[in-house]
Amino acid sequence: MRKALITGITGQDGAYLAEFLLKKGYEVHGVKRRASSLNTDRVDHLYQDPHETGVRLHLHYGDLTDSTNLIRIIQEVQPDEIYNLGAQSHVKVSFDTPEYTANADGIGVLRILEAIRLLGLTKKTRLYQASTSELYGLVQVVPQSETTPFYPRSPYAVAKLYGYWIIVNYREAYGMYACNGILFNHESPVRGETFVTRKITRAVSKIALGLQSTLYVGNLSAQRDWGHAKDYVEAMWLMLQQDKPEDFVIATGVTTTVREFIKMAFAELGVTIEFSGRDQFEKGVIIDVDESTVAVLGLNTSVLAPGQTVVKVDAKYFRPTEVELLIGDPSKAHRELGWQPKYDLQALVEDMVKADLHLAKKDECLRAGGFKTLNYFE
Ligand code: NDP
Ligand code: GDR
Repeated sequence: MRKALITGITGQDGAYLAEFLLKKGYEVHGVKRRASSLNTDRVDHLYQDPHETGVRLHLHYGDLTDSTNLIRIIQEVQPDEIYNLGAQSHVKVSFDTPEYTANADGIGVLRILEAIRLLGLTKKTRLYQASTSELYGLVQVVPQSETTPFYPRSPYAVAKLYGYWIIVNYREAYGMYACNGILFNHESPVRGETFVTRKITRAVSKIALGLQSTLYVGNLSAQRDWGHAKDYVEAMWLMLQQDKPEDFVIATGVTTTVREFIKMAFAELGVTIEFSGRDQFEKGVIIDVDESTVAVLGLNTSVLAPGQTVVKVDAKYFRPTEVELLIGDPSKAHRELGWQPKYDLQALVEDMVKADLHLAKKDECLRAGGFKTLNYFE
């Protein structure tokens, strides 16, 4: 049975990848961080009682900033494949925690490479590194491919740049099977709540039920190439199944503004909005409501009224340096990996809004039943 080790298994991609690898028959090991509250929500559905026999999912406490811990886990597991997905992955937060981000996202990659080398696993263990379209940053060329030069625009992207090149260097220096997946933005119903797509689909669902009045966002004009995480984890696996290690761009090849994504999310609920104004004074206003969709979905008709402002800009979400436009060229992955995404943007938005509306309705039911959040400190 092949063994895979996933750092960042508690994150969006880690959870989808763990499920994917378990279905393929792998024994899956994941590195989770110790936290004061349980942080395994995304993999709880995969959990198997360790007292049972035939358990194929194992979690180990660890951290990418701790070399000896990584060496011990890799020694114990002896993985055939390592997927390094662990990272402080929020671009805006990296401006607040630049040193930690460099340590975990940059040096963390080196720690894994060195562990593999020191343990004599260079011929056995294949390594996938979660590189990113943020490397392109202030892009000069569109669409961006494996040969487009990098120009990182945040402490996160600079840390990931180190990760990218140290992978290339160890591959060339020691003949290791190590590769970079340069993945463009990918989202899902379990996307972290502070990334823009999930923030939007959560807010839109709550607004439609009267649980929130306004969605506050930053740069509405930023353009991203958004795909579905479910499709992207398959590409990670494919990269480790080739004859020789190479780096690949994974993207849809379509780019969309944040503004358009918001419109699409509202449209899922039968609500049409228009934007007017500029910069921090721009706002999104309801101009039409499709009564039949609203009725079928059981939305709150008293709050969904034309003329209502539902989106505003808050400059606190602007970044000191922004990445304005990302659009990837995935033709190498299509050609050499045979990878094709199953979701387009419309299907992604549908999937996310459906899931968040379900969660918002649960919240609505609890509130209606008088079950407000308990305050233990009263
Ligand atoms: P998430 O933020 O959802 O998950 C990040 C994971 O890393 C979590 O499991 C988190 O643990 C863990 N982690 C954070 N810091 C450390 C640390 N110091 N040591 C060990 N684990 C740590 O990210 P995604 O799943 O979206 O992304 C996965 C990877 O892919 C990341 O490296 C990200 O930078 C990269 N990437 C993501 C893209 C995207 O669009 N999603 C695009 C391109 C690259 P905890 O749950 O405890 O916080
Ligand atoms: P990104 O994702 O920075 O591309 O990094 P995010 O969803 O945070 O931002 C995308 C774009 O939307 C703009 N934006 C906002 N962003 C957030 N988070 N919140 C807002 O309110 C808001 N309003 C506008 C941003 O300015 C930006 O232009 C993600 C992460 O998953 C990285 O780990 C990964 O490497 C890249 O995608 C590819």
